[in-house]
Amino acid sequence: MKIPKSHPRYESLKTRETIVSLWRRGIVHPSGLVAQGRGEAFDYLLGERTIASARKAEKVAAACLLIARSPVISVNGNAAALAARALVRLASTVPAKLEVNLFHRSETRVRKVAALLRSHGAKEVLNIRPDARIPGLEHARGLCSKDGVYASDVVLVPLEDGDRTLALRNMGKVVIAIDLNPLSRTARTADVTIVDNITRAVPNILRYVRSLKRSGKTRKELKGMIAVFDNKKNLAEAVAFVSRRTNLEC
Ligand code: PTJ
Repeated sequence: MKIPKSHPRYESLKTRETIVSLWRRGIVHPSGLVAQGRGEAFDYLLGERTIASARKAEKVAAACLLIARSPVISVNGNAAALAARALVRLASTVPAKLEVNLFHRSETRVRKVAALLRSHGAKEVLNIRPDARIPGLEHARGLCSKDGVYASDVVLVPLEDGDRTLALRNMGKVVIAIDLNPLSRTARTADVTIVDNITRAVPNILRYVRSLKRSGKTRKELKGMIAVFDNKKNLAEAVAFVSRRTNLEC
C-alpha cells in the first residue's frame, strides 16, 4: 500500500507495513504483530517521539555498552524487522556481539533473522547453533550462545519478555531494555529501561556511542554517569509524562 508522506502518522503506518511484510517473509512471528500493536498504543501516548527520560536512558545505555567487557545485542524477529541496519551499525561501532534470541524459536526463523542481519553487514551472528542455556528458563527460549549472551556482562534486549529479563539479571548481567511500555515486567526488571520505539532508540544509542567515544571520556567518567542513573526514577518520569500529556488532551 502506498502511504502518502503527508499523512500525519506516516512513520507509524510505514512501520506497520514493514512489520507485516517481514511477517510474510517469515522473520516476524505472528505474535510479533500483536506486540507491535501494543507498542503502537504506547508510542501514541508518548506522542511518537523520544521523550527526555528516554534520551537520558539512551545515553546511559551507550555508556554501559562502552565500558562492557563483553557486550551483546540480542535480536528477535521484531527487532530485526524494525531496526536491523541500525543494530548492525551499533554492534560494529561499540563493538558488541550480535546474537539471535527468539521467544518462539524455530531453526528456520533463526536462520532468516541471521541472514537479514548479514545482509546489513553483520560479520558474525551468534546462537545459530546454541551451546549454552540461561538458567531458570525452560524450553527453547533459554537457549543461547556460550561466547555471546552466556558470557556477556552487558546485554541490550529490545522488546524482551519479562521472564528472560529476570533470568539475565539473575545471572548477574547488566540488562538494557528497549520497551515502549514503562509498566511492563521487562521495563521494571531491567537496569536501564529505554521507553522509546526501537526505530528511534537504536539510532539514538548509536549517536551517543559515537559522541561519547569522540568526547574522550574516561572509563571512570562513564562509570560515574551510570552510577547516578536511577532507573526507577526514570521510569516514573516516563509515566508522569504520559499522564501529563493525556490530562492536557482531555
Ligand atoms: O521474535 P520472537 O519469537 O522472539 O518474538 C518477539 C516478540 C516481540 C513477539 C515477543 O518477545 C513478545 O511476545 O514480546 P511481548 O511480551 O509482547 O513484549 C513486547 C514489548 O515490547 C511490549 O511491552 C511492547 O509494548 C513493546 N514494544 C512493541 N513494539 C515496540 C516495543 N517497544 C519498543 N519499540 C517497538 N517498536
